[in-house]
Amino acid sequence: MERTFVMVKPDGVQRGLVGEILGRFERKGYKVVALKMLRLSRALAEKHYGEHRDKPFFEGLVRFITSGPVVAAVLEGRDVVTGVRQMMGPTDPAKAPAGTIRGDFGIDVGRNVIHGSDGPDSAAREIALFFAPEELVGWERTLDIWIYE
Ligand code: D4T
Repeated sequence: MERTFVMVKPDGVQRGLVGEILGRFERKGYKVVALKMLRLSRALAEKHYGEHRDKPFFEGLVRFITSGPVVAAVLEGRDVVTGVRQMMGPTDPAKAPAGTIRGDFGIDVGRNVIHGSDGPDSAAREIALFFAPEELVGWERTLDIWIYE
């Protein structure tokens, strides 16, 4: 089983989309193994978006992501990294098909509602950045026999 990191961004929280978004992942069959609300410090935001440090949108991105609370979660499931990216849709909501989270709830690339790790390595890095080991809860889900053959 694989794990990934997702974060409902400040726009998603402000717009009351937390339940809708987490609900989609739950209904898909992914298991929540960590969950919290927090407001990112500038230091954490700069670390999280370190790869974009030299991009023109970096400053605006950091200001936006620190502007209000976010909801961070770790999801577990088979091929969950790719599956979550597919459910999110492309970075730019204008290019995101209907039925994806960004396609259904976003318009502007700077307000794209959700973040999800783009690969297993970034998932491991981001999970460690946002959660202490003891905040990750491994649990048995009896429903799994109805989700996995
Ligand atoms: P995140 O990291 O937020 O899940 O988005 P993606 O993984 O889908 O996309 P990304 O890393 O390329 O972009 C990070 C973040 O920057 C915002 N952004 C991006 C922006 O404000 N303007 C832009 O031109 C781009 C490319 C949106 C997501």
